[in-house]
Amino acid sequence: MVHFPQDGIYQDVLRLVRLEGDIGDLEIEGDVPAEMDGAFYRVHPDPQFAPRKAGDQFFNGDGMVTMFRVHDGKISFRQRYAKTDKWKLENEAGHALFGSYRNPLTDDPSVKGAYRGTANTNVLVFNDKLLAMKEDSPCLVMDKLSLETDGYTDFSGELPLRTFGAHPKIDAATGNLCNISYASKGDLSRDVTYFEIDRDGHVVARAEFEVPYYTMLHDFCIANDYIVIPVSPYSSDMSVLEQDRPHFYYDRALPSYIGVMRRDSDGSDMRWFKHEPGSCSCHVMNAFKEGSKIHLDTPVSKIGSLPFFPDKDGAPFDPALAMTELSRITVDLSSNSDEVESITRLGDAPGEFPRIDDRMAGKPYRHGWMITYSLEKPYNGPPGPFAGVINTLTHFDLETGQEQSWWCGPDGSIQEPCFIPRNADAAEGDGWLVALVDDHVHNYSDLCIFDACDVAKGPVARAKLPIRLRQGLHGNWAAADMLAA
Ligand code: V55
Ligand code: FE
Repeated sequence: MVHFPQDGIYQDVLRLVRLEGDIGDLEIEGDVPAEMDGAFYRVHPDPQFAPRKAGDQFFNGDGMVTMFRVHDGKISFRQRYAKTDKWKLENEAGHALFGSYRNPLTDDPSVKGAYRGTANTNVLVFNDKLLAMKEDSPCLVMDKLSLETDGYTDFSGELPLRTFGAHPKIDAATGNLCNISYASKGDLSRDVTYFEIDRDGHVVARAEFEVPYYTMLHDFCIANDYIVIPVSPYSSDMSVLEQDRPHFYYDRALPSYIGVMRRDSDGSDMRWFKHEPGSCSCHVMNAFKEGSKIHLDTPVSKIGSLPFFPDKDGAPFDPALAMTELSRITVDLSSNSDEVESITRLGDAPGEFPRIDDRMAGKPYRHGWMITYSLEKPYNGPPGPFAGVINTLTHFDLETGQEQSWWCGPDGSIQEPCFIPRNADAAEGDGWLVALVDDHVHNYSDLCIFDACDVAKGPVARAKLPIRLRQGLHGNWAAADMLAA
């Protein structure tokens, strides 16, 4: 018998799925573009077993990976658990052995020292494999077609780090996977490694530096020959782990920073620019260099935007201050200042889950997309942390300043979109957007396909699932040539 605690992260909008399976040919409404050929991979947290204790985090569920293979106007569905070391140990035991989110002190002693990762944050095809990532553990390797798990990799010994960030960026010019690893030498530590892995899986760049305080380095970006890392005051300390409180707290006494460094450096030239005290940036849309300036485009809020990681001093969560607005943070490398030069608003609609045409990562670009919040719209579904909020898909044209939106209707919510270029040579933004639209009233999810630069007209096709998927985190498209053996 399975008893999940009734504490709001396993019920209603966050009802678990825990289902592995295949559907050969999904029912389609509309027309799937005939030229669309490849696979969309995405992942959500989905605990295999009830937690050892109530009060855990949504972020702690085992990764459930979904592949939508699109070919010849048809879409098939495949879903498998990312079989991490944690998943296997617990599967063998028949119950949970690992405790609270990022707190090894709450684990069964039998799993001491094992990787605690859930591989639940992002999935990406690279170097012939599907990588499944969680920022507290190494990179998990899965078969890109069968979704069977190979296990953790250290890239043939070239990357002996305990952690691997979940938001790698691919540099289109070199094909390199660029990524960060934080707290790789131990929990709560300030050490960070930046690295690049080439198309053949070899580590070709590596830099080590320290972040000003232990923090959640969840995302970063390349900006031409530089990297940019936003630091928001999500921190922690040993007392948190000892008292089994949520792993991160928001400490407004700490400055927020933007870290900037050359990609070919050893880490010694890392510069930390302070910006608005207390402000928070979790996900990056894009970044690029312009003369001596680096621009970082990211949704920014005035306080921490994640309600389940509380204020350090107990200040109540204020949804208005936590509202994330697409902003451009600019630093000037030619200045001696340790402050950012400016923060300007880029878009009107508040939102999160920013995406671009990924071929533009680290370069000047025009098109961005986000899930935005149409708070004035009605919502008919059950309660839940994101219910009635993440209801609109918005295209930002950063050249014209225009925003175009599609509201998903009163019954549901939208998951993070992903851009699909029409073909490898297509111009920026020429292609489609896919996003899961979850119907919380009827309990179905549809994979919706949009014309990327005309989202307002709504989906051109919907692939209809017989179930509702759980709120996910991130995913990526792999074109057909990347799926070939
Ligand atoms: C995030 C998500 C995570 C995590 C840390 O969105 C940060 C931010 C899904 O897991 O562990
Ligand atoms: Fe993320």
